[in-house]
Amino acid sequence: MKEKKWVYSRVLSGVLGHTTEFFHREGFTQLMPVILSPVTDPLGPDPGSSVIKTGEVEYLGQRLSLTQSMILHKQMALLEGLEKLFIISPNVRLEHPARRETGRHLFEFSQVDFELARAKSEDVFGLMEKYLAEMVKFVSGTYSEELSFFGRTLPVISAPFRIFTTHELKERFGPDWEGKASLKATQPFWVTDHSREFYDREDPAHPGHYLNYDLIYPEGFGEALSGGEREFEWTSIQRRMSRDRLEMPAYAPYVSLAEKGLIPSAGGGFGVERLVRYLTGAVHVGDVQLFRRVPGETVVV
Ligand code: ASN
Repeated sequence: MKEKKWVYSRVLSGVLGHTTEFFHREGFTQLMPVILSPVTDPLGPDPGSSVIKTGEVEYLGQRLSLTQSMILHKQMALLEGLEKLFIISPNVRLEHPARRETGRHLFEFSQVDFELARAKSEDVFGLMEKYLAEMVKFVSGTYSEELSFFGRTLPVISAPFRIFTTHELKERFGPDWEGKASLKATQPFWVTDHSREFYDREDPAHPGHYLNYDLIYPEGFGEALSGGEREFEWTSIQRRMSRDRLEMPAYAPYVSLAEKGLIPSAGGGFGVERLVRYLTGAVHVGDVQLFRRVPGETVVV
């Protein structure tokens, strides 16, 4: 068992190294993660989210949230003049214990979170397709011994990936489309138009539809990445925040910048542990962690 953990850790280390090299090569500026802040991603309303509460720390009279994702900080960083940025960012999401069974939920994980100023969905699609094709090639070559230890053979990734809407997949597979569509697929695919957090842009030409996306792994491994084009005009941000019943004062530092308008952008984030699970074929995403953080399991160390 000990050996298995080392093998996962070796692949994970290679994934981190290659990811950092890839984003640097693509001209991204790497930022340090934020762990405590007065504002974080509300993670909802999203039918896919089952976070039972936001982690909080009281420090010197201030209430600080543990980062659920760096989306709001990514948007604020673009205002500083950065064009392309990424962060390997620890996220704490206190998931419902029932999430233990999904094989792909953790209550503490790391996300590669990136954002591009003035970009569109297609820019993110192209970037991620290149990234994943390279990553699979790199891991298949450099970590061939580790992959055969796990009995895993990775198919060559062929881009561009297919693009579906949530509506098409719901019609074909029902409300639990993600797992079923993923099981049927042999290549990763995109799913667009999710009704979720206020920061993902509503299509001005088709209200009630959203310019956002998930990337889904094949073979039943499910969601890899979520992201979108972003709301950047204050009137839209305000309308969306009110619709989601978010208390504006709780988002004061973000709101005061957003009132002046944000930079139009697109981006996304993908979990490092889920990627390593897909690459190695691990049964549970917690198996790839040296220190397991699976919802519903007692934390040992
Ligand atoms: N990182 C995601 C994004 O950029 C947000 C998330 O993880 N909830 O859209």
